[in-house]
Amino acid sequence: MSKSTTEPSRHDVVIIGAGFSGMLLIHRLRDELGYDVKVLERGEDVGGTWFWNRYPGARCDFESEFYSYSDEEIQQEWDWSERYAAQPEILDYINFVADRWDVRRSIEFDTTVTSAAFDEERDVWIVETDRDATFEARYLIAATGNLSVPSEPSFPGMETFTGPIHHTGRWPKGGVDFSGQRVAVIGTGSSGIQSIPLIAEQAAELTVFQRTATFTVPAANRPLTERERQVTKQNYPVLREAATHTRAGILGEQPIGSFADVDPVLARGELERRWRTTGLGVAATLNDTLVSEVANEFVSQFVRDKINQIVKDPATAKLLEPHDYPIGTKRLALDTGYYETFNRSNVSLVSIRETPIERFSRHGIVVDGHEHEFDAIVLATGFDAVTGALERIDITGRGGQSLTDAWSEGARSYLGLAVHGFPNLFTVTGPGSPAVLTNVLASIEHHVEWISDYLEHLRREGVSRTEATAEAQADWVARVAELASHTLYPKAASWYMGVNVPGKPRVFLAYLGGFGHYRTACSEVAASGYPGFAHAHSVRESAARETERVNA
Ligand code: N01
Repeated sequence: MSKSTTEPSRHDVVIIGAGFSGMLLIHRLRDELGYDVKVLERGEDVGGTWFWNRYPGARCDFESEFYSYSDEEIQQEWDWSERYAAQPEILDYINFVADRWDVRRSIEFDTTVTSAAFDEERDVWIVETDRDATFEARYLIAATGNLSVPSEPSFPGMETFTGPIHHTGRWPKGGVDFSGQRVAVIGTGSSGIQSIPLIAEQAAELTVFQRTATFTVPAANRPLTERERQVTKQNYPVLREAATHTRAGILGEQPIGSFADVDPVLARGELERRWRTTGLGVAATLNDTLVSEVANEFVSQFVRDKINQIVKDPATAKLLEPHDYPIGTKRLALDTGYYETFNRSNVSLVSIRETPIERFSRHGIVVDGHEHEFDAIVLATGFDAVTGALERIDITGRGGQSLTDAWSEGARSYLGLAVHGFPNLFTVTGPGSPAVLTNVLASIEHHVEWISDYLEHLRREGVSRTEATAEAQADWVARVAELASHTLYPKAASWYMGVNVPGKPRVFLAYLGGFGHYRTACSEVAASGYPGFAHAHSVRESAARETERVNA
């Protein structure tokens, strides 16, 4: 990182990232509250995760009518075509909102933030970028997203492969034509599961390399009718409000009871119904699926039975059966025809569980001494989730400490919103919040509202520096860990635990108390005058005030 030679551009707030969060922050802080904001965005346009994840089959897994802003004008105007919209439609929606809110004039595109340092004299963040441009602001808000930094394993010999290698999280803008090609997909999380059926339809041959078999349920995606859209539009405020009190920030199927209380025949019938109609509702059939091993095994076995009914080749079905983790403790995937794809004659499955990928060669991938030849390789290998984007920026807080050091044993945060030692820094949907377990749009709206209210409070009180206290942060971190310890989540080697990235500390990164309870906790902090935050005036401002006092 080289320091800019030009004068810094000064603002009230600098925001990193122009996805859903960054755009809403511009609208709220600039248009509604009058702050001077500047957004720095690595991409050439708005959209964040939906700008980069253009792989075939990419779509959201919460209903689009609610995976969207609650702005009344916008929600009345926009018509969603499907229950779960595909990436192009979501990006169209994002562009529609960007135009409506005229956000682009506050954004520097093609600008990667390389470092941010807190100046303790003046209580401002000094933000350096990969361009010859420095920015300064009292507040720095990370709207960097939880799944924005691709995790790209480095297999031996990768550079020798002569064909293209595409990561699902950095898909080429013009798309990729696999017609007539032999294609490999490595990874069977949500991105693999969404893209594999479509790549299989286009490619001459598709080979899927699977390390861990994943639980996935049918999305039951379908076009929305005009009548359905009208009913939602008429009831939007009530439905959105009701969703804020739920566990995941979205209205959905309710559990029918606990494993012990429900007749197994009834439970199986309900699972069947949900399998056909509700997508994620399958995992919510019993209310103890995520805390009781027997309840979990009951639901897990239901899905395994489905796999064996769908997949015709018994050996392939066996490989696709997930046995490595309890259902729901890794993100449950939603698919359209995933298991059915393995009945195609041009698709094969290679397990790399016992015999990992040895190396890439000029012409393909070598496993167990055997070379599989390909024209193109797709890495559906996931993300350095939750903390990855922030840890790639050289962030220096009070006393010169770096964020990477502060998080060397796992991300620590107060409420998922602020970090001790890093004054005037806020994280939208940060670690320790429930965001990754919720309809993230609901979480984003909540955080943007909470942060905006807090900035208004600080402005009214004339405070120039706020910092989460060590005690409040330690209590919150302990609460997040305690909640996780009562569940089955820690049993999975998931990105929720940071396990998917070599060397990343194993810490459960999300609050499991539910979105409704979390909102209450945040509201209580605001209503009680923000306990857990230490407020101060900058050294310079204090000196100026003292001079004023003496002169008076
Ligand atoms: O990533 P993942 P993703 N060698 O981490 C495998 C959201 N999302 O991009 O399980 C071989 O889930 C890895 O194997 P294993 C959603 O929240 C949402 O699919 O670690 N294999 C796994 O199979 C999701 O949870 C949608 O053993 C390697 C796969 O790659 C999150 O994004 C769509 C490997 C990675 O799966 C991440 O999903 C897409 C290696 N070295 C994503 N490294 C929606 O529907 C990794 N793998 C909205």
